[in-house]
Amino acid sequence: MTAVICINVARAGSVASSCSTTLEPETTEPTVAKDYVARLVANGLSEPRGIKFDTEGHLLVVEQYLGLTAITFDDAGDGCVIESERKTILNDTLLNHGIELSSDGKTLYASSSYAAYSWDYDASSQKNTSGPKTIVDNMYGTDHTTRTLLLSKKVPGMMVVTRGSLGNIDDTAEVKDLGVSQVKAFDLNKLSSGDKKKYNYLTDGLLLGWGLRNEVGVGEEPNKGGIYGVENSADDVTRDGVNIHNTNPAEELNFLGYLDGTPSKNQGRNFGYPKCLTAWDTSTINGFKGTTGEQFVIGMFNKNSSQGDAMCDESQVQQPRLPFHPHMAPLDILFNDDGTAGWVTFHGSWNSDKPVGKLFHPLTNRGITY
Ligand SMILES: *[C@@H]1O[C@H](CO)[C@@H](O)[C@H](O)[C@H]1NC(C)=O
Ligand SMILES: *[C@@H]1O[C@H](CO)[C@@H](O)[C@H](O)[C@H]1NC(C)=O
Ligand SMILES: *[C@@H]1O[C@H](CO)[C@@H](O)[C@H](O)[C@H]1NC(C)=O
Ligand SMILES: [Ca+2]
Repeated sequence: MTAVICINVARAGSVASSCSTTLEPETTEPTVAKDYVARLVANGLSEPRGIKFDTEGHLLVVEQYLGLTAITFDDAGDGCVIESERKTILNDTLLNHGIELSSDGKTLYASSSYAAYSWDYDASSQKNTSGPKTIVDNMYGTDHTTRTLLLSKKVPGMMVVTRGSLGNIDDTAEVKDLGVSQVKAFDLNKLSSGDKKKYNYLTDGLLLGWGLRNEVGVGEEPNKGGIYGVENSADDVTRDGVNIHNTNPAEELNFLGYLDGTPSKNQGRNFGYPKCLTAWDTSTINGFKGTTGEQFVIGMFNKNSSQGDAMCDESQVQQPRLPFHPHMAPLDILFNDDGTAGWVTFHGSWNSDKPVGKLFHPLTNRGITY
């Protein structure tokens, strides 16, 4: 991925017939549903992973192996935007995914595999005006090294930080105190008032959920402030010695509760991983009595257990809200302003014999069947 594409709803009957951009897509152009227009607006980026607009309309992009960049656009109307300037804000190859901006636009956040940081930021010059402050650390990891950041709008100052597993099937996720495969929230107001200099991911924060393999995308539903995560589930999974990986397990949408103290039975629960994964195609899961969207016990854990799939039911571990097709790799989730619709972006598969899922899709009540 080296480019940023903008997608917008065309105004009826007034789609700009031309847009004088000289950018050539490196791969095939995206196809979009009726009434949508997609345009390539920036390329030549280094693995862009996250974007945010600052208060003056510059697009901030976190690029893996490069750092943080600000792009200025000239807007010719009708969704025709052309890059006019690009500045490196942070030249730091360790920043790899997370990006956030405070609501006043004056504090910028980004993350490496190990820690999340903040900088004072000036949108008019597109420069950080302070050095980095560590806000959360002790997130060492391998394999799943992105630390997604989500700054709550509902509860100002609450920062959600996700930490994925250290491997495909990672036993350390079973030890709660190790802080692996978890989603936590940290109150940044308490840092600024001096109670603490920084948070330790393992021992601090509000635990939203554990047993969450790799919750790459997290979003806040704006109406009630519910936090949702989209999970990249396991590869090469077997059941009773049979490889079932092409059509199992499902990727997941999980509901992680609220940040304002509103009770939710989901919050802080174990969501299943690594023992329990979610069924997509139940016909290949030998002996499984559940349905698509319910969790089953995988290969090596099944063999030693007298309980079998019972250890994965709702009374034991939290089930997902929605299953998605295996290996689609959801990367982000966003809601509209009144919370009546949500969208999920998918990276697309590498571990599926038939490629699936490179798309951007609205949520439906049954998950994505494509
Ligand atoms: C980042 O810094 C390195 C070394 O100081 C330099 O070689 C490189 O060109 C810089 N990259 C950007 C995008 O500014
Ligand atoms: C901006 O951040 C970088 C690295 O994070 C730091 O080296 C630099 O000093 C900061 N700039 C200012 C003006 O503090
Ligand atoms: C299953 O049991 C065997 C023999 O008791 C043990 O060596 C192995 O580590 C167990 N595997 C798991 C995944 O618990
Ligand atoms: Ca799960």
